[in-house]
Amino acid sequence: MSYECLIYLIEKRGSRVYPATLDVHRAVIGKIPREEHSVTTNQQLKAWVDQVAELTQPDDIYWCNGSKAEYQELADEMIVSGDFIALNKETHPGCYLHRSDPSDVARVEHLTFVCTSDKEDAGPNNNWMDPDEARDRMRENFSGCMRGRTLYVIPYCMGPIDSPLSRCGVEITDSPYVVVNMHLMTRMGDAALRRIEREGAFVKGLHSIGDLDPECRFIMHFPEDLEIQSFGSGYGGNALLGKKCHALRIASYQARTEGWLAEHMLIVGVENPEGEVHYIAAAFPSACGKTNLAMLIPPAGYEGWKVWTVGDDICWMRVGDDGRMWAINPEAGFFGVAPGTAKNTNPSALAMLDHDAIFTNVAVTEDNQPWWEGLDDRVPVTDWKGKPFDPQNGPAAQPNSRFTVQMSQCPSYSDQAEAPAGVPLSAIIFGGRRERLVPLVMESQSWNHGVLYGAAMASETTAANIDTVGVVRRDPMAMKPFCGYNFADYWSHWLGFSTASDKLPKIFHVNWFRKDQDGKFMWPGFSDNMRVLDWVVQRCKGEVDAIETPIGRLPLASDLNLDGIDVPAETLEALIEVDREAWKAEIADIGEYLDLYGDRTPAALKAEQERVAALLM
Ligand code: GTP
Ligand code: SPV
Ligand code: MN
Repeated sequence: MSYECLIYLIEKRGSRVYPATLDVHRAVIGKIPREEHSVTTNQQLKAWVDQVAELTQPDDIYWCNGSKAEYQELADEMIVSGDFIALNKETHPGCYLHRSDPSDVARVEHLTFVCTSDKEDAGPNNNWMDPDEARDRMRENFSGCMRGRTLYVIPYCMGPIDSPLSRCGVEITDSPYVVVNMHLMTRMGDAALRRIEREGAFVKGLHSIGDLDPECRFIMHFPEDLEIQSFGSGYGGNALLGKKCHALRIASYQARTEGWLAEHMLIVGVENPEGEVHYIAAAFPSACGKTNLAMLIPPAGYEGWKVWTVGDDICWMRVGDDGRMWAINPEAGFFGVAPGTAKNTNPSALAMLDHDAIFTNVAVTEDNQPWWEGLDDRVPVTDWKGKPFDPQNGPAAQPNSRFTVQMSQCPSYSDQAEAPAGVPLSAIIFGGRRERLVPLVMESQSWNHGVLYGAAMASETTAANIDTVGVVRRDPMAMKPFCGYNFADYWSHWLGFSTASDKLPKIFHVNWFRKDQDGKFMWPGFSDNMRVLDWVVQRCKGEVDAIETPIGRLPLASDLNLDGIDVPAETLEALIEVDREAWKAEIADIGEYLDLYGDRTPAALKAEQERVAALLM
C-alpha cells in the first residue's frame, strides 16, 4: 500500500487504520494522534491482534468504531471493489446487493467442528477434531492469507450493551462484507470495546475468506478457550462469527457452566386487547419459520391484539430472582431468508426491507430492485449469479438468499428488546417441519416432558445448510448444527431447570407444515399462527381445558378460534388427532435416537420416553 493511500485511509477513517509493517508504521506515525496508538488498554486483545497480524500478514489493520460514517465508507469502498451493487436508490435507498461465490451460499455443517480436549465432550452431535491438530491446520490456512488485504478488528457485544446477560467478543476478519453485516447484526465498535476493557473477557473469533476454496473451508470452535477460527467462507453463520459460532456454539457451552441457556429461538411478545403482554420463545430449525412468527401480524378477528418482535433467531435465557425465565436477544439485526417473504405472508419484513438493507444472492428486476421467488409476479432480469435470468437455470434467487437489516427497522420491534433484564417468558415452543404425524399444537405435561419434546424434535432439512434438502432428521431443540457440546449433557442441563423454580415457562410443540394427500399445506400458517399462540396464552393463563393424550395435551377443536378462515372440520380434526400406531413407531424411534448418546443420555429423559411409550401401548 502506498504512503498516500495510507494517509488517505487514515484521514478518511478517523486515524484508525494502522499499517501492519513497522516501516510503513514509522512513515506515518506523525499522522496518528498519540492517544490512538494503543487502540485498546486490554493487553490480551492487543497481543492477540498483533499475533494474528504476524500470522496473516495484512497490509493494514483497522479497528472498527461502529459509526454510521464507517459503515457508509465501507459500503462505498465495496461498490468500487464490486463486492456491493447499489440497488434502486428511489425504491430502496441505502440498499445493496452482494453476490457470494456460488460455492459459498450456506452454512457447512460437515466442515464445522467442535474441538474439545475430550472427544466425548463434543458428542455424537458434532464433528470433532483434536484442538492441537485443528490449530495446526488452521495456522497453515491463515499463514499469510491477508497479504494485500486489510485486517478489520470488530469489537462487539451480543445483547443490550448494558445488560448483565450480554457477552462480548472480538471478530478479526479480512472481509469488509462481514464488517458491514456485523454493523447491522450486533452492537459493535467503541461501546463494545469499552465494555471488553471493563470486563476483561471476550470471545476471540478469527475469520478469513481465504480464497474461498471449499477444500480449505473450516469452521472451528474451541469452547474451552472461548475461541473460534473460520476460514474459506464469507457466508452467514460461517463468517458472521457473533451469530451461530459465538451466540450459539460457544455460548451454549459457556451457558452450561454458568447456569443459563443459549438457544436457537425467536422471542415475541403477544399483547391482548387489555394490554397484557405474554412473552414466548420458540425454537424451529433453520428456515422453518422463526423470522415469520417473530413478525406475525394478527389476522382479521384479532383486532386489538399485537405481536411484538424481540428477536428472530437466538435467545439467551436465565432464571431470574423471581423464579421466572428471563430472555434477551443477543442480536441487533436480522439475517433472514428472502425467498417466500411477501406482502401477504410477512408484511413487516417487507416494510423494513425498502431502505438500509443488504441483500445477499437475490435476483434483480429490470429497474434494479431486489427480487426473490414468492415476492410478487414480476419477472427478474438478472439471477443471483449475475446472469440473465433463465428459469432453465433454476430459481432466480438462491434458495438460501438472505437480507440483513437492523432490528430497529422492524415495525413490530418491541420496546422491551433493549431492556437490560430481558423479558419474562410465559411459554417455550418447539416445532419442526413435519408433513405427517405431528399435530398442529400440543402442550407438555411437565418441564421434563417438554424437554423430551425438544430432544425428540425432527424436521425436514432446508437450504440453510449446504447438504440435501427435504429429508427428515432429528434436530433437538433446533440446535443440531449449533450445540457446542454433547447433546446428552445439554439435555441434562435442560432437565436441571425442572427444580429451579415453580414459575418456569410451559413447554409446547407446534407444526405448521402438515400436508394432505395432494401435498398441500393443511394449515394456512403465517398470520393465522396467531390462533395457535392465542391457545398457548390461554393455556398459560389456565383459561381453557385440554384433552389429555399419551403424547401431551391437545386443544379441543372448539377452543381454536377459526373465525374467518376456511379450515374444514375434518382437516382440523386431522391436525389435532393422535395416530396411536404411528406414534408408537415414532416414540420407539425417539428411544433409539436417545440411545445413540449411550451412558450419557440422562436417565430422566429416557424415563420420560419410556413413560410416553407405555401410555401408547
Ligand atoms: P433461519 O434464519 O434459517 O434460522 O430460519 P427461520 O426459522 O427464521 O425461517 P423463516 O421464518 O425465514 O422461514 C423460512 C421459510 O418457511 C420461508 O420460505 C417461509 O415462507 C416458510 N414459512 C414460515 N412460516 C410458515 C408457515 O406458517 N407456514 C408455511 N407453510 N410456511 C412457512
Ligand atoms: C440458520 O441457518 O439457522 C441461520 C442462517 O439463521 S446462518 O446465520 O447462516 O446460520
Ligand atoms: Mn437460524
